[in-house]
Amino acid sequence: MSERKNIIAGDKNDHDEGDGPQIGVVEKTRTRTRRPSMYRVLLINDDYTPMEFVVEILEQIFHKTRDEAVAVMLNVHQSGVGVCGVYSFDVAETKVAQVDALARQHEHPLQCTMEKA
Ligand code: TYC
Repeated sequence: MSERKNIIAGDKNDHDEGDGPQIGVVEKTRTRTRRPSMYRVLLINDDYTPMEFVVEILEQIFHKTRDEAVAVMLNVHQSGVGVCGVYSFDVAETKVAQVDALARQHEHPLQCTMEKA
């Protein structure tokens, strides 16, 4: 939600109807900016998706180095779930869709979800 505040620097004079100079009104509108909510993108473990495929997903979609990707994959493999990254809603949603599309293409059951951080 953004809140608008009017900062009125001048007020129109009701009686300004004569021949004299027009009285101007200067009004500034400030839109308050809000930091976007952030979302964790999670990978879920399963028994069938190859480890190498998960590592490649983490490299290609989440821009992890090989070592980071292996560490995240092993964490998911061992604990059941793990964080791939934290993003704004639109970026998180896109990454979840990209993982889902690649997993389907390769017929792996890999699941990827997002949650508010
Ligand atoms: N558990 C899988 C295996 O042993 C590997 C794996 C890791 C699968 C992470 C999914 O999100 C995942 N081949």
